[in-house]
Amino acid sequence: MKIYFATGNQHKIKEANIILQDLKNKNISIEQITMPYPEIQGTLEEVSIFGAKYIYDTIKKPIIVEDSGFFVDSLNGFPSTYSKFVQETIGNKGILKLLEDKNNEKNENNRSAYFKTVIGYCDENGIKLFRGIVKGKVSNEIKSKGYGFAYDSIFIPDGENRTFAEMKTEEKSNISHRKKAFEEFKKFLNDVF
Ligand code: ITT
Ligand code: NA
Repeated sequence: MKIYFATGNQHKIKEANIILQDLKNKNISIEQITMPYPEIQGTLEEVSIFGAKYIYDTIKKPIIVEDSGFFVDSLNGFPSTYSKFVQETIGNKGILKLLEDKNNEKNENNRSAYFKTVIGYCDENGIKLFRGIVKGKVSNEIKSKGYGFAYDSIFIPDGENRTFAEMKTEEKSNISHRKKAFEEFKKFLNDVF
């Protein structure tokens, strides 16, 4: 069986391929399609549901879309569903600055943050959602060994002292939000197929 993964983000494909390696044993393969879908403004759940249904209605084949975001606790969750736009505008430097200002204003040093992924899967039986979260904190400075992408160079997962961007993709993919969401998806596939 072929499951299509609608995304324009090559990093997601690379990570999903690592995480889903063992699906090959079940004769399930994941194939990227770059077909665009309207990205509504809403929660990660709403975006995934809308996207997966939209593409399923067009291609009538099993499809996943995945919507992720970065959430900084002391910024009330910002950038959240604006993660892409914020990364492309103020970037990681901007997040560090906002957090510094906020912590100074509140006279505290709260750097906790998390990533969240929501996978929307749609086939002839309808839509299913799978979620994954990884908690951690925002680093004091941008730190990268060239791995990962976007917010990875300012995020240190709990239990680690390196950012995601200092970990090889295989290492990030052992503990990431994406890993957890795809593990839930795999459980579902194992039950159904
Ligand atoms: P799609 O084509 O799949 O929509 P996208 O890049 O727009 O790809 P999302 O909307 O899911 O992806 O994610 C919004 C932004 O959140 C994304 O552009 C990155 O800046 C950031 N992001 C998502 N996953 C990330 C991860 O694992 N590490 C670092 N940043 C991430
Ligand atoms: Na997106």
